[in-house]
Amino acid sequence: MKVYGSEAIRNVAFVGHGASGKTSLVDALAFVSGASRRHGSIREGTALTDYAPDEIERHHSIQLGLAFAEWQETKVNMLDTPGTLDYFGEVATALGAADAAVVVLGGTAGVEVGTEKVWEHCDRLHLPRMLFVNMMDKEHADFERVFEDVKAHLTPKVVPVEIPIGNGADFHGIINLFSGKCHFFRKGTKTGEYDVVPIPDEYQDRYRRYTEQFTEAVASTDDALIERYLGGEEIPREEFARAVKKGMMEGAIVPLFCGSAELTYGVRTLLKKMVELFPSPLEAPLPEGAAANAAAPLLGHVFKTVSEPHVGDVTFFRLFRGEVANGDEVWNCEHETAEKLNHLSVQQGKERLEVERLHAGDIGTVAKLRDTHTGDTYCRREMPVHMPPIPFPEAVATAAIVAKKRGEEDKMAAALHKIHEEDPSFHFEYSSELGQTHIHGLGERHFETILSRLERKYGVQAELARPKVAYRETLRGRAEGQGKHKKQSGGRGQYGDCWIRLSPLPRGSGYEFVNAIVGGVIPGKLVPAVDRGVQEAAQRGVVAGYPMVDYRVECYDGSYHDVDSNEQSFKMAGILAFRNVAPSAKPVLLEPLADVDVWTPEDVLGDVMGDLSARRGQILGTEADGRLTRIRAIVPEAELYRYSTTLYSITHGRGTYRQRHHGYAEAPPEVTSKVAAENSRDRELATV
Ligand SMILES: Nc1nc2c(ncn2[C@@H]2O[C@H](COP(=O)(O)OP(=O)(O)O)[C@@H](O)[C@H]2O)c(=O)[nH]1
Ligand SMILES: [Mg+2]
Repeated sequence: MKVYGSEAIRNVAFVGHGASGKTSLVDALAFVSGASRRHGSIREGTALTDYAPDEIERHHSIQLGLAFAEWQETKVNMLDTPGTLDYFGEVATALGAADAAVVVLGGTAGVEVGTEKVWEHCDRLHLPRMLFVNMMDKEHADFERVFEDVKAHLTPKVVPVEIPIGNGADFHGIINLFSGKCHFFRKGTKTGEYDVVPIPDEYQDRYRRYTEQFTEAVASTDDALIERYLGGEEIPREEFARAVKKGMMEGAIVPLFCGSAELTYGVRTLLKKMVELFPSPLEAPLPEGAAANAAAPLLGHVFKTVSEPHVGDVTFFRLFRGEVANGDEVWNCEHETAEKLNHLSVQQGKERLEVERLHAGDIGTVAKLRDTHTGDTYCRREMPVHMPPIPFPEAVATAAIVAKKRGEEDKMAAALHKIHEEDPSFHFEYSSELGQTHIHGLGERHFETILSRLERKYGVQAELARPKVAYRETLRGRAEGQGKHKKQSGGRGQYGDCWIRLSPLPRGSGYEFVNAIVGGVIPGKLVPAVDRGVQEAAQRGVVAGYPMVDYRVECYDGSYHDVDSNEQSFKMAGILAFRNVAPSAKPVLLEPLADVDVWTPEDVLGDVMGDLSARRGQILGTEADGRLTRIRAIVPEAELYRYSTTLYSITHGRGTYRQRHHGYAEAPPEVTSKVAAENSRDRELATV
């Protein structure tokens, strides 16, 4: 593999809604440029960057994929991303490692939810962008309409720089506004070859109009340029291209291209323009974390680890400063270990091509490192540097996961841990209180891929289950009474006797024990045993078997026996006292609530609110937030299982939400009796 200097590198993320043709485009770009030997296909499961078994099976990308094209002595590193919001973690990762983005749109679909999402994210990162209207060969593809759509919904800065010739099946050429040339593609070309022909008469008008728009847009990014333009001066082509590039980097211009990834039409121009108009790593602003470490001789950032069968962990990293050679030792700052970069490579789909050296700005991969994880940084030991964590999207969905085979719980936990390392938008934890493993992620489809990865890669069969809810119990009234433990069965007996008073405390204040014994009716050193007994009994509640919280216990009377009383007897007395008194102190069930924010399009606002109410949600308010409406609500956590799927279907994928633990509130009677019934059934089962 050839070594490229920093100025001859471009790092480009391909983003957009699902099925707009990102993966097909990346494949075509690599193939047409000659960097990849075969023109892959989604349908045949041979696309360069969709090589994982679950991607081939589902015909869409799930993980970030890496490939490159070589064009005009430049290497374009391409980061292919999945389109569905469930895998948005991969998009955030790719955009963080890129200096620019190609936003891919379908020629018939135009701007979709996924397009808007990635657009916002690119905005936040101030990434220069090109838009590519793909699938121009499809029936009803409409470049003008997509242009209007983009202008209305993504950015007013969009400028068409190409004009397609012929619609749908008749799509056969493109006029390029940079060169003023018209390309007719050679029928059946696999590599986007074309003949240069005069602009057809019926397109002359449009060509003039678009060229004027384009020139004006570019000129107006620069005061000196606009003066010359208004003065009627022709701007030389090189200077014009420089102005476009500068405008793109400032976000003042977003050029709109078109073509067909499938037919490789328009792919050569896109390659050329990525090289000409996107910044090299030397020109791109460094991310904050890297910019803050200006003195560091070496700074690499691990943005992804994947675990591959027969290979193990493969590390993808972007070099921000310095260079590395094959076999170099680098310092992993987070784990404080030295790692040797053996078989330093660049990734072409699933293949790794060894490379002698990587220069600053390049993206490389290494297999089988000992202790390197996503988010780690490489540096020189004497000059340690950290990068801020990759801003992964927050997990919103929760489910329980259960190994199908008994005894595979540990194996499953180890596998889940690996999956989390590969994909930090996925989390899990075992709750010993509930006896369940809970997983958190971006939605049910995210979970499905976790299940299939578990089975395929780690040989663990598992299924999802409704997560158990961490209910609590508390008291609403006061009550007092006795707990007496007495046992006389030959030898030394047991004797403990206490009187306690239970009363409620405000929500969130926990547990309080008051020693109100006077006159030593219980010896001072035995009173704490009562406390322990009460706490132990309270763990199992009295309503539905859940821990009791927010109450006070006052131990105010009792009696003891010189010989038979000990700690164990008073602990038993405490247990008995609690069980005896708590039922009279108006015990109630508390359920966990979540603060929920939902973003939804206005047209389905009513349906989304109706659904929240049906989930016993309390709506706090709504407000406009960009093009969406934000609803704030408090909803019982128990009612939020599979909410992402429902929201997806009500809003046709346009809605999103976020939830956070809010606190506990008293459960309504019907919920209490249901939970209590479930609990007593569980107990019966447990004793069988
Ligand atoms: N007709 C036509 N189909 C395309 C084109 N590009 C991609 N496709 C098809 O559209 C589907 C989605 O493409 P894919 O590359 O997986 O989209 P992604 O989800 O954005 O990566 C696949 O079946 C492709 O074969 C194109 O330019 N024209
Ligand atoms: Mg894809």
